[in-house]
Amino acid sequence: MEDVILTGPTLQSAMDALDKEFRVHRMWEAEDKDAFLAEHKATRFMAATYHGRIDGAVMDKLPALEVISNFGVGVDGIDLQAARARNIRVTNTPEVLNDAVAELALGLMLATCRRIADADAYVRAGKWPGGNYPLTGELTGTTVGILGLGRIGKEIARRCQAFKMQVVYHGRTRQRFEPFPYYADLVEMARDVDWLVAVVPGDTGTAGLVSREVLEALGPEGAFVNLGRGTLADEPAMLELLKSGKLGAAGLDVFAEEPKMSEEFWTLPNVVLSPHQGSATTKTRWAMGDLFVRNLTAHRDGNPLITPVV
Ligand code: NAP
Ligand code: 8YV
Repeated sequence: MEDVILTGPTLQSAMDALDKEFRVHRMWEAEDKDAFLAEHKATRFMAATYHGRIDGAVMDKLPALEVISNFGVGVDGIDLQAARARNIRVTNTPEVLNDAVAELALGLMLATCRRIADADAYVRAGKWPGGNYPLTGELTGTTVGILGLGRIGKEIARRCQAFKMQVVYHGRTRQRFEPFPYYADLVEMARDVDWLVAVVPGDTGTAGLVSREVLEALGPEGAFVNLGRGTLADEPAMLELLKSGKLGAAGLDVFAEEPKMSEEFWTLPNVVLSPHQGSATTKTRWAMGDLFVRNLTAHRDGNPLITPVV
């Protein structure tokens, strides 16, 4: 049986499948990481979860490493350039999570605009007999700017159309076969839309892309929804603007230093918070786990990788 290094705990069904196919070595349980890597330096396979960065220094300690299978579509936890330089292949879990993430995007938009969580708290606090909850906005007839019209972004766009919204988008390139208006300039798009929904990766030059200037352009009537990575937004500026009302609202699934965030977010009624739940449905996580393991078994059996990144 081949060895595999599992970097962190993950879905039980995926861990069971790994245990069936490989001799699994649990890196997160090792007190001395260097000693662990030295002991397993002949390992050819790595199964990476969202626990710590896999950089060139780690790869150098595993000279026999051939493939890293990532649990998740975002591979910002892996230094791809270092992997390329060492001929290490990297795989991820695209497509199978598109619907679940797009669903949560619409869920966050609805919750943000119709104030679902705050209204629920209002009822539970016994405030309804004292007066009706204040009127809210609605999605119908508004315009959404999608930052990152990729696999997930397109699913969000379709769902927004079903909600009778206008869709526009920004990315590094115009997509000629997409019907939606393209903005080459993100600030310009933010100025023109009611919703800015971000679903770009964390490792393609996106750090700080949703800057103070972008958020100010979105303005007091605008709302920001982030399902990409926390690092792509200027989180302190966002907090300040939300507090002062210069940014209308936010629905956030991702944060710069998860699971940490400023506790000031917890006090804001114009914010809906979600603990990185985009793909976190039973069905979708199972499909991700299945792909995560099948990429490793494909390589072990001499077959092409199913969903390679590198
Ligand atoms: P994808 O198909 O590769 O789409 C990414 C999109 O982002 C593309 O349209 C790309 O367009 C755009 N983009 C990339 N870099 C950019 C930049 N520097 N500036 C502007 N646009 C940029 O990826 P996906 O499968 O949709 O996944 C997207 C990301 O969502 C993942 O990488 C992950 O970070 C996040 N995600 C989050 C959750 C969650 O639970 N919240 C779940 C799954 C995924 P151009 O190439 O034209 O720029
Ligand atoms: C997961 C994600 O929550 O796929 C991604 O990029 O962000 C999410 O699906 C993450 O990979 C770790 O579980």
